Amino acid sequence: MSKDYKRTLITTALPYANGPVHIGHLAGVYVPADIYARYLRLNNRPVTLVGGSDEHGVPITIKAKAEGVTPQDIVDRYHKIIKDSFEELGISFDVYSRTTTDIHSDTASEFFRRLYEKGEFIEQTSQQLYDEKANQFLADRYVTGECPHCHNPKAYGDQCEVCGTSLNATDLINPVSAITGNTPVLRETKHWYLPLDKWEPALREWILEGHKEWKTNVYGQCKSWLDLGLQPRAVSRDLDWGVPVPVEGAEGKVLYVWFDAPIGYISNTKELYPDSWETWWKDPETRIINFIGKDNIVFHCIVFPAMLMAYGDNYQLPDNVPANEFLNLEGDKISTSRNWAVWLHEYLQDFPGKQDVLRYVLTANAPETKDNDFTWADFQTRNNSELVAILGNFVNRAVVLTHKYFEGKVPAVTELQDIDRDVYTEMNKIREAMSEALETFHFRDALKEAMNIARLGNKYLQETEPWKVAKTDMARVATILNTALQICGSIAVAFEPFTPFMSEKLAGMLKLKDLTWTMIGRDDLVAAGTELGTAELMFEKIEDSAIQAQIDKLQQTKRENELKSWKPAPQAADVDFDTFMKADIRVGTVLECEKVPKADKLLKFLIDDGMEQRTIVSGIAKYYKPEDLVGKQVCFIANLPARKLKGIMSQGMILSAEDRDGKLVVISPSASVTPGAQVK
Ligand code: B3M
Ligand code: ZN
Repeated sequence: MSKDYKRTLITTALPYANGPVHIGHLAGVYVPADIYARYLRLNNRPVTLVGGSDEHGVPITIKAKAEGVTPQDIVDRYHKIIKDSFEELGISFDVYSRTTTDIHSDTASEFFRRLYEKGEFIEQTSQQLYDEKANQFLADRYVTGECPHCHNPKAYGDQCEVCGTSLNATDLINPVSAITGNTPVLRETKHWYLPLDKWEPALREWILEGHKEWKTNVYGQCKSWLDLGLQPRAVSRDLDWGVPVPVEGAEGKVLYVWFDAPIGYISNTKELYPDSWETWWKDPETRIINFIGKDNIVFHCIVFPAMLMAYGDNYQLPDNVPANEFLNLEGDKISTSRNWAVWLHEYLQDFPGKQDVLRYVLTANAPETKDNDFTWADFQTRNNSELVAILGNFVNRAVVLTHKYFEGKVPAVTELQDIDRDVYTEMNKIREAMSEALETFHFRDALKEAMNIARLGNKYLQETEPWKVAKTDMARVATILNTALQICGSIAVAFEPFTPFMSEKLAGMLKLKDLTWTMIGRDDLVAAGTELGTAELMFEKIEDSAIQAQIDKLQQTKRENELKSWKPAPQAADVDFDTFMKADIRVGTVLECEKVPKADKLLKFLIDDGMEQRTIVSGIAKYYKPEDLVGKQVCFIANLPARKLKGIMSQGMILSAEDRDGKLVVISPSASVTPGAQVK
């Protein structure tokens, strides 16, 4: 850190209250922010962790319409789910509020009005799509139509999800209103724009010169935005859900959600500290850190800072914006609309008491520098081979041995040997490495270092073998176990930011109070004579069945998605009747059926076709057991020229229907007919 700040304000991106939060949100934003806040608290550095739900924006109104409820109903439902699940996961917010509070709309209105009065906006009229049946302007998301680039017929007015291009609703070919299905018309409307171009030189100076220490992904994105040149951005919308634009002539208009949402950081701080909130925003001795995902970089590094500069009054800009990349799930992009996610509230139900495991895995695998993948197999391995086998095992051995040899009372050191002293030297090194990593937002590295303390503990017990020494030298055993328990104490502190529930349990067992960061590596952390609590397991093995249940759930989702997105193939070009009649389709009875060796798709049939017997090879081996087809009647094309498949002459083709999941089903007559009967 370049400067000694008096306090740190940590903000976390406000999740949209149109759905619950998932592991991608957690890994990208909330878990790292919480780790950082907890680390600062352990260092007795004043910190405030601010969060809240983002309750405005078009997707919320669309969801409400689809369900026939009000937008307020939607946000009430999800705000509660989100807030409760964050709390259960141990995200230590000092305030978690929402953007439908009065304090927020007052703050956002006042912010807009001041910029308006200072002449910081430009007013512009433009042509926007209007639905004459619904009597309203259509937000981008309310319009669908053909993508001008890839011709996907179902592109949204802001983006084509097939080719990924971002669009304006007016770019769409044959636009349709999502509200009424009507073709919208163009109508003139007035909006307020923040001229970002005006702030470009100041932003360049502040970011490109002043913050070269930012993560390369963040710095790089900012640089490319700035190099492209900034344009004025509309900060109002024609919509009936949001903070009303507080000036005359703005009926039916609200603040654009990305204008009011970051102001939510300010209003939530106000709600927490009605009297002193300004110190947290306007005192240059306050350091502001924004934790966000990579899709929010431009709003936090360009738009919101420009708003704050335009407002003036000493508002501080963020000192760092450690944005993360994305977390994928089992190799696929997490998607709310495709339900491809692990939802936090469901995880908490499925794995009660295992908050720390999720926190641990998401940190160990955090998408800090590139997109990363969450898999249930990795989740299980990290729990079973790291948390249980390394950390849990060490703590358990140290405590159980103390119960065995010293009736659970922490023994006093008689004399330290080099091997014991080395433990402390090593732990102090680890503490420093962890501090260095945590100060610079390298949480994965910090966690790896913390795990090294447990590894050190195991190695120490392995080398000192107190269970053997106990036969000859109890004084030495006392020193060894005292040292092992000091290591346990350091683990309780070092893991507190990452796995606070385990840390609390362990500290309770060791009777440690008021944890502070500098306790890591100390040799007198757990006082001799302390009565240890009963030995409890820090982590439990996760069985295959629990993991399989999660994988099954995802597979079920995948199947449902495939079915939902299935459409019959477009009708083929016309064929004239005579041509069609040339195909000789007949019914035959299957006499024999067997797998074709070395061809996992093929079955070989012997068919009674009424005249003689013929062999046909068909690619349906994945869908049928050969023995189940014997005796069945099938339809086949009789007059196709014979061709060789895997060395077998196939005389015709068996007809099958391809179901929407790709499964092939053979076509049979609905009642038995004489073999050789023609299909007409
Ligand atoms: N709700 C977008 C998002 O969740 C938005 C963040 C607001 S932060 C001020 O990606
Ligand atoms: Zn497209």
